[in-house]
Amino acid sequence: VGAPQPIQVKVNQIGYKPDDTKTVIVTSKDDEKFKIVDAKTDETMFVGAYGELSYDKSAESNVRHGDFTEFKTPGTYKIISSPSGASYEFSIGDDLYDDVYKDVVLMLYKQRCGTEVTKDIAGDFAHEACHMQEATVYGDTSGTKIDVSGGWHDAGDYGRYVVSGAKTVQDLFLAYEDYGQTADDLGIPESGNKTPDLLDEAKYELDWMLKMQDAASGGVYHKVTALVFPETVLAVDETDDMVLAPISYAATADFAAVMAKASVLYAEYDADFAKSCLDAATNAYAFLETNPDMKGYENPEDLVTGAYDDTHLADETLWASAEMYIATKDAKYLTATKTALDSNYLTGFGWADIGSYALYDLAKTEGVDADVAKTAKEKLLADADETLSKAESEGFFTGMGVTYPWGSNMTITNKGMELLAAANLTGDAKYTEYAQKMRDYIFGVNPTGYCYVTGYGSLTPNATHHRPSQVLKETMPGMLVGGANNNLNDPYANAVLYGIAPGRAYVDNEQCYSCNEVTIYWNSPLIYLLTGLN
Ligand code: G3I
Ligand code: 9MR
Ligand code: ZN
Ligand code: CA
Repeated sequence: VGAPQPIQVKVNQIGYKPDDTKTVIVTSKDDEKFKIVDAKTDETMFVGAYGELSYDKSAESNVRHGDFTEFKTPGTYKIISSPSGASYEFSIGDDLYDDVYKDVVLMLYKQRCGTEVTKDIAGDFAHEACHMQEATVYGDTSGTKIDVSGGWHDAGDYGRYVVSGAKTVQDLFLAYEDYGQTADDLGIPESGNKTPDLLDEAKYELDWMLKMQDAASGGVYHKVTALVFPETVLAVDETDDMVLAPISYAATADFAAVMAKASVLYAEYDADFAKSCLDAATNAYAFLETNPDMKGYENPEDLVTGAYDDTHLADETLWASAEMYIATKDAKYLTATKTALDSNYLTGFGWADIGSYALYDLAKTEGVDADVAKTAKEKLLADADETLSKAESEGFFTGMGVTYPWGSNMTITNKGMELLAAANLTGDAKYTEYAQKMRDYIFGVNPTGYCYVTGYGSLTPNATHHRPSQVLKETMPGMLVGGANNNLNDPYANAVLYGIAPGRAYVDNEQCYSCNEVTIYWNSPLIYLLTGLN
């Protein structure tokens, strides 16, 4: 047990497009030169030299960077470095990400709840409709039951949570909107129906979210789960009673935001659905107006599944107001957006700190009030510039410093999204270059040397905290694991990762849920990143 000694010569184990910036990282002070050899014939194809030595605090090691951008010949290679040895294999080519992209999207399909997931698509992960039990509202003893079937299982558990679902949906929306990702052949049941698959997949979650709204108040229940996490069982075998957690401000605001945006995006494909989304968003927004001082969600004592607790709600207010304004152009929402932009909100593309979703949509959407658009753009670019300057100064180019929280692979892919957003707003290729380095981190250019997407690369997680994979003793492909977490938030991590460098605080073990679980909203920024870089 414990973190294995990582490979020292790090490359992106999927590979690079011919014109990508390409950097090999060696965690040693002694290597001066490297050569690229053909993986099959060992023929030397390129010789390069490392740049100057630096010390990286996240890996607690020396690092040198070797540039091979000018080597563009398609093929499969290894890098040999002396004295540190060989890298894993990597390729140079144009369509290297096609397979992984599909699997990363199909993971969402395989996480679908409340419907049959079919064998032709999901293989061994096929299952009958699960979690069909109607739910009761927490604390309600009247016996009322509500149908909230549908949506995606959040993660390695089978909970369905509104705030994390909203982030996932928004990432799919942005990939569709920014890059015209209109593929209708990704292999989900809806493929071929003339609606882009990313919108079809997102709609599966939206249909569920609509059921999570309380018609009377417009408020949205925070989540639906059993009272406790299930044992390590298949989805169909979690048969405990389903409980709707209390309505929360964050869930209601996030719901309003994605429903408002949905009303815009689906208008050309399904006008009736678009209209119901806007109605639902309007009702949710009304709930926010009636309950402006609602506190952040906290789990009731006996409901111990994921809390997605967040006490900073000004960013949620901003996002809901901004999307309502964009969808309706109503002066009332413009005023609310201006007020929210003046408030003390947090930026980010996470599930908790989400202000950047509002900023980005306000900055890029035509017809938005010029002052608002300008303010939003300046703030987003200020963040991106800060990310960029931190990334430039670090050994692994992530801008993470020495803090690797739970889900650090999301933090990094979110930073990649932020940089691509900045690239889209400015046309500056510098941002794209560093977004690509964040992609490279995910696929192997990192302190542990893991390719953090299951089923891909030479060293890939195969003991994830993902109940279906654990029961079937087979790892679902295309899942981005949480990654390094130096807060050691579970007993296993505590036992085996204590004292290890922040960026190396990762272990491929199914008990390590704080570093080796998977979630829909860690996959979704990767979908955006892969779409944008392709
Ligand atoms: O916000 C602070 C940040 O300011 C600070 O720099 C950073 C470093 O310490 O910590 C940040 O807070 C972290 C927070 O996530 C936001 O990133 C907490 O330490 C961290 O404990 C918290 O972890 C969350 C975890 O649930 C526990 O609440 C993860 O983000 C979240 O992905 C995870 O979600 C779980 C669900 O509850 C249940 N389903 C599975 C899912 C994935 O493990
Ligand atoms: O399996 C649960 C995982 O999905 C959550 O992210 C994690 C933190 O909330 O909790 C896991 O469940 C564990 C529980 O918290 C404590 N007992 C062991 C459970 C894992 O087997
Ligand atoms: Zn289910
Ligand atoms: Ca927030």
